[in-house]
Amino acid sequence: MSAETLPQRPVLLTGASGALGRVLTRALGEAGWTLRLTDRVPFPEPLPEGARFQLADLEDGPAILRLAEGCGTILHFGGISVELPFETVIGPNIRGLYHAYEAARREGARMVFASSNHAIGFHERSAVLDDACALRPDGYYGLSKAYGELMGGLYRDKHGVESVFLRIGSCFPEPTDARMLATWLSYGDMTRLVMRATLAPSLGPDGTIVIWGASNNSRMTWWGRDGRDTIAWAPQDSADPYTQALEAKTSGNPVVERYQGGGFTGLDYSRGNSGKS
Ligand code: NAI
Ligand code: 15L
Repeated sequence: MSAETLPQRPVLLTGASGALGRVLTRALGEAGWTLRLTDRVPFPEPLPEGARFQLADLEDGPAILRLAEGCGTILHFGGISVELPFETVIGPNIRGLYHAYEAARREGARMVFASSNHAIGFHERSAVLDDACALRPDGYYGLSKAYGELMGGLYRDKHGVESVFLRIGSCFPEPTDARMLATWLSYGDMTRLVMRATLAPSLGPDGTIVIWGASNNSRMTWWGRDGRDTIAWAPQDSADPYTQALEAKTSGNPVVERYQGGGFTGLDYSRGNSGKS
């Protein structure tokens, strides 16, 4: 492995036992990266060589600081990953995020933050967004991701911490409905994205960049300019081969179909216009 494919310092991955955490652990381990892994539930697979796993809750600040010691990058994938009540989201996704950023600050580490399309989910599907678009979260989960990006801005301005905000669409083994013909991000593209976000020598003059996390899908007309050129990443996979099988698989709910965030926008929706006006 060359210096161009190996980070200079160990990499801390939070949420390692989750779906994307396990994909990353396997791929980055195979690439020879030195990994420190953590989650609040045990890692369910054999660990790759060079990886250490430590059980910890993101809400335990001293534990997260200890885990990050010596690390040059924090891949922050841990936390609540779906829409849930405010009181359930706030601990892992706000307090836990703060602990991850404090660790990045102390170590002089780069943060690669698994943000989400749900930070902008209440933009309409007819809109074309760029990386400077307004945050329009579609629930408490999306709000926590928007807060995470804002926190990254604070830590950049006050402490010089670099961040890559990955506004991930739908990262699953394969697309499963019509919306995902636009939002799907393959595991391969996600892994390459995380690698480039970690290895890119510079994030440009600003020190924070946003990347729209979708594969090369013809139906992805919603998301435009972002920072991908800065880190030399381009998606290689596509949801297009699934079009015929999935294009009729819509929700039938006008709110869900109107907004980019899909199903999460319709949860507990009480505005009363059914998304029609
Ligand atoms: P996941 O739910 O499978 O994994 C999240 C992991 O975080 C779990 O293993 C869980 O145990 C851990 N976790 C939760 N609370 C914790 C706490 N207080 N302390 C320590 N660990 C805790 O989610 P997935 O799909 O792997 O997503 C990973 C990240 O990517 C999440 O931050 C999610 O919001 C984000 N994301 C994922 C997308 C997807 O399509 N899979 C789309 C957009 C964002
Ligand atoms: C997310 O942020 C979630 O973590 C994931 O479970 C999906 O709901 C995804 O967004 C999506 O929008 O498809």
